[in-house]
Amino acid sequence: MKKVITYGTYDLLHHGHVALLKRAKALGDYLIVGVTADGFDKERGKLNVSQSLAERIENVRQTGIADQIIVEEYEGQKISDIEKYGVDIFTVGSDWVGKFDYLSEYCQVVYLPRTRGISSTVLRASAKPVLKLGILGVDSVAERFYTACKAVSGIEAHAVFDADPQRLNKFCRGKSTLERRESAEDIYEGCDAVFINTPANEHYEQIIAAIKAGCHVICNPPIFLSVAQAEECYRLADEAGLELFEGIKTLYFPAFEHMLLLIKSGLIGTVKDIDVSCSQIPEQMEQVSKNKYMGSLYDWGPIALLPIIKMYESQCESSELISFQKEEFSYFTRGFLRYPNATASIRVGKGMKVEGELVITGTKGYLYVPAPWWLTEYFEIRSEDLRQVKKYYFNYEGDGFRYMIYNFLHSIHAPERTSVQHTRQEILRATTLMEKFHKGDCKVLEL
Ligand code: C2G
Repeated sequence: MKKVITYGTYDLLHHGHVALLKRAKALGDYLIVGVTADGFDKERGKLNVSQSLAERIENVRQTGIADQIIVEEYEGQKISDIEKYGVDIFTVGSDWVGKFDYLSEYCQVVYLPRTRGISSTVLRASAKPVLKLGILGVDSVAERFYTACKAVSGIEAHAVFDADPQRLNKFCRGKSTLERRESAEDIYEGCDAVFINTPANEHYEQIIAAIKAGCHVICNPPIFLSVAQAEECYRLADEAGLELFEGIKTLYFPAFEHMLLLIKSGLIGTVKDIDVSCSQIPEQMEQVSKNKYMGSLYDWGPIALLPIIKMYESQCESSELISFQKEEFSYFTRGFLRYPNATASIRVGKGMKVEGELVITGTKGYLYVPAPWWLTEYFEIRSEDLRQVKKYYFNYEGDGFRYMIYNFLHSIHAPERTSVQHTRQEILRATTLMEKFHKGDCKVLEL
């Protein structure tokens, strides 16, 4: 008996999938179909799947073509499946030509013609209108954000504006579908949402303008510089039925999400101290250092506060900040935060460098994330006995922006919060600390 195996997501099953399954079956006598697990699709960067694993398995089952259905959970499983099930032929559509040649060591590899003119992406797009996005403020972050939009279905970068015409010109080069706008006020025209990527002191007015223009907002952190501003913006967004989303990509990395869940399950006992560091020395430091709103705490504060705000559910009791500054620009800030029964410290640098680690200390052990922890794929749970170190690895695709954009879209279409997303209380707690610094409640040392 000739055994054939094929794999796929089979989201919103269509005639292209069915044709492929039929052709696959015709290659032999027995067809095994591997359906991708949700976590595996997430890891390989496929974030637009709209049906659950159970529904997708049911789609395949109902075709009646598969003799056996299995779940594909990780990269590398194909080899083990081929050996385990004694497979003779591996097959997949021609969109993957070359990609699976390495399997020919284990069985015959056949690429079958793909059906033209149909795809899950097209079906998903016709089910939901595509969200048109305006980009306000361009730099390397906007560049990566723009690229990531292409990996998430249901969103499309539509227009762009930056106050610096030279920067704007450079950004628009090679992006023919992007409309170049003449002023910040024009950006909302024809857009359903806006990505605010400007210095923190400009956010408040831009958010209000966006909401008035009926646009959902995704904004670079810190989204607000005062609690009063935050409350007003949320009230306006709620009245207009719009999403106001803080764009911190670290929050949506698979590893960060798992880290939070593991700690909440008590693996290191009760969390008592958190030590977070982040820093960067930009290439063009001279240009950056002219704007104090791009200094160490504005740039890194919300990211450094992320694990602290997520772990400690109460308001900070007291805090002390010390900052190294030159001409009002903060190069480095050290903060000490006291909570009812726990402590935390942050070190953030812009134009000064520190080892970017994260250590979460508990009563039974600690969690260690090596630098740069905010781009985390890997972490360890350690305790007294060094032989018992547990290592965790969660891959992500691209530079991670797509996970954040996917969650932004998700919160527009299904506003009930996902478990990992920042709640408003959490954002307000972080804002309280940012406001303190913003108002000058910080000891300043000359650089
Ligand atoms: N397919 C096709 N014609 C289409 C669309 C898809 O023949 N118009 C084929 C694909 O080539 C693939 C199968 O149908 O062989 C399933 O497609 P998807 O659900 O898109 O899954 P995919 O991301 O291609 O996963 O490990 C996963 C596999 O590598 C393939």
